[in-house]
Amino acid sequence: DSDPKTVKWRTQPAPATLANFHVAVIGSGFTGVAMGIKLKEAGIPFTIIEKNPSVGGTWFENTYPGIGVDTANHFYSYSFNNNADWNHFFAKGPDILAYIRRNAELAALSEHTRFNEEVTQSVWDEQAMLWRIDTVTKDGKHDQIAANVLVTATGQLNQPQYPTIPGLEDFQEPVFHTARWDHSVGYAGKRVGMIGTGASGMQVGPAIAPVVENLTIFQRSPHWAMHNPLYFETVSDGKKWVLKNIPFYTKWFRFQLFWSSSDTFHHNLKVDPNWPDQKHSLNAENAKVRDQLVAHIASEVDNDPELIRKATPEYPPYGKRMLRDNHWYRMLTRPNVDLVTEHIDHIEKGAVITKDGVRHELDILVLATGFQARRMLSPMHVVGRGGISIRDQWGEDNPRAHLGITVPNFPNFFVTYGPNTNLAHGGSAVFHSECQVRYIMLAIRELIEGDQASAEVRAEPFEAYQQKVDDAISKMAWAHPGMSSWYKNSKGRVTQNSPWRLVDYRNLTAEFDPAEYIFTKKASA
Ligand code: N01
Repeated sequence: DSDPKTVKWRTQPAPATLANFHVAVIGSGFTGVAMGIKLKEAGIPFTIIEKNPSVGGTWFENTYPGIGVDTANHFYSYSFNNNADWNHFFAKGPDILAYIRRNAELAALSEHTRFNEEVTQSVWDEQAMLWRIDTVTKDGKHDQIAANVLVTATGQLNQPQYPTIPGLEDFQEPVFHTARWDHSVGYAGKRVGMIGTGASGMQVGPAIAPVVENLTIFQRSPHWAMHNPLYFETVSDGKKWVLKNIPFYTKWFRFQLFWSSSDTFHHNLKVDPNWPDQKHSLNAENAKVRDQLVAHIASEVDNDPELIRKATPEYPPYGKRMLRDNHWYRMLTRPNVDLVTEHIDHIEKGAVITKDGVRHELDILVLATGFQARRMLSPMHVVGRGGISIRDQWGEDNPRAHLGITVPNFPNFFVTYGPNTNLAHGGSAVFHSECQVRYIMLAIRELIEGDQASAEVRAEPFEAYQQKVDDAISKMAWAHPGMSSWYKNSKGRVTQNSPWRLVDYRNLTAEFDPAEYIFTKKASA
């Protein structure tokens, strides 16, 4: 397990030492809350800065119809509060938000959190060896916070990507992004258009199709979606009882979810250089998965050849994120659903016009067009040692960090869910975030116990790690030539995904190696 149980002090610091130390955490989603809980347990003063009025992060912001997780919840939960009470194996958004809130309340994190306040800029003050963090509240009040350590817990997927389709601004009827769902707009009985068929679109479609007059789905490319019988199941009272009362079973249940993720990863994602049909699959196992997925599509669309053709991707399974079929394919057979694969030409008042000249009249347009993932940490400005900004260092879209966490020239700066840490092969993002929280806690312990003012990752381990990541990823499904997704940057480098099995990443981050860091003591006055 990643279990970041309280990192124990080797030498208990004096109360005055702790009182003089401060950690700033940006964001209170799953990771920010875990970070807060662990800092609190260790007695380290901290402030969480949260732009929203609530904890929850992505689970607070995404409220679209059908929202839910597609990782099994008994694994997609904190190892230190595994919650035997999940009602579903794959919970819906409100249940997950309630779980994060409960954890935050248990640790009374609201006492440490500045809600409705957004970080605009963080600058490393080389004299004081502190981060100076500029914030602005929703009502425009500016402030500055000083902290020894800065942890970003802003996630990779918080800035909506709006498509640049000519005429979008002329639509004039309600138009909104899935991550900014406008609940004041009723969709029942309306002609709804939806652009995008990724994880968000695939959940919205089946949730609204039964009540809208017509749903027109504009698909640029199809995504693979896997059937999982547990997806729709509720957890029986008996199972809940066992999970609550038989800890050994609970551990085993979580472990087998962990293990099956690692297993999938192994067999399906690596390119076999001798595999003949690399356009459609990567290896024998991957080809088998492809056949199963196609058979599933065919059976769900009643063998309609037109729908099979439109809904079946060319690229190998796992090239883009593997989705869960939440009755998406069955939905495509509804008489009030149209899957449009002709590309969009432009948008006019109340209509989307496709390249074939067809005018699709709509009352509402939903943009399920994803996020600006690759511009990591944007729109914040982060300025490190020597005045270098993170954008100067990373360029527009080439984020790199040691273990996905630390960056040369940025002392005492820790990124969670950072470069190359996204789990695109199954497995729980919460597991990864706990690995990162644990690593950061170990680093903070090193700073405090060693009476060090700063720690900055050395160039050599940083570069060696990047090389390892790039080498491993070049053999994976996402690097597949011709594959476009939010995993790759504009130069085709996979910047978002982790190439490691869960257990590998856990082992990589289990210890903090001080030899990989340059430590600096504060100059005495
Ligand atoms: O975004 P996406 P998402 N014209 O980028 C299309 C997590 N997540 O919000 O594939 C026309 O995957 C684009 O087309 P194409 C999860 O990690 C998890 O759905 O590029 N179409 C694609 O179909 C996920 O991977 C959950 O050809 C345009 C879609 O929009 C990540 O969030 C739920 C277009 C964008 O898909 C992002 O998922 C939701 C244009 N100009 C999200 N621009 C669960 O756990 C984009 N598209 C269940």
